[in-house]
Amino acid sequence: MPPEGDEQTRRKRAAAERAASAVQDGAVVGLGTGSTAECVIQALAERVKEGLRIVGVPTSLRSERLARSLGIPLIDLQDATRIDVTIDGADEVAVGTLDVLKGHGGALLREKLVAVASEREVIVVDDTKLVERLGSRFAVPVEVVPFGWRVPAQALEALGGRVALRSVPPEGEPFVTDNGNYILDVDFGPIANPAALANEIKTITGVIEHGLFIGIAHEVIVAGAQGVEVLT
Ligand code: ABF
Repeated sequence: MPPEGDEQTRRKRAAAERAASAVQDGAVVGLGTGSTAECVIQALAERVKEGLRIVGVPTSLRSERLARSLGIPLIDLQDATRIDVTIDGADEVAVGTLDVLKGHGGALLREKLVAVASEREVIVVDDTKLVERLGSRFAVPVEVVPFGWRVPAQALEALGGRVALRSVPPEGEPFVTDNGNYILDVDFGPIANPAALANEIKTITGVIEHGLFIGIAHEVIVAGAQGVEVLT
């Protein structure tokens, strides 16, 4: 039975604080997006107040605003000569692997760019995110150019996905990412070979990026009823 509300938040915070505690003085740190990543930002801000010297590279405008409001010095990705570690959340983690599904926060493109530019990508989750196979609980978010978005949508359907253009209630206008693009949420069901599917998605004209992070994470920190576990 997944934990309810406050217990899930406590676990998210436990995983986040474990990751934040390992950040070294002088580090350049990728700052993730989502509620768990925001716990990391808050924990890092506390350490900055106590004298930790870091520079943050945010993965979304939302995380940038939060980190700036908490006094964490920031630089843009294009100005970062290195990123020592990025700490980010995820929607699903495939048990027994470090493969994750991300992007339901709408920040997958910047998250993946910062991740692949990082020496270490650390994922922080509560144990409700653990799944047997990616795609079991969430559709795969795919960032596409708005122009002619139905073209990649049809190609994704041909791959076996059920495609929905992400929209913003209540008017139902298309959701627009920080980069000015649309997101197609593509339900493939449980994915047998996520690496192969990831490669197929990337070949589709009009697709910019997707939320399958395969072979990218170096560590997954999972907080559950028994405490915090570090998977490497
Ligand atoms: C972000 O973390 C997104 O990629 C993902 O959708 C989100 C998970 O959010 P939360 O930590 O709030 O569950 O990195």
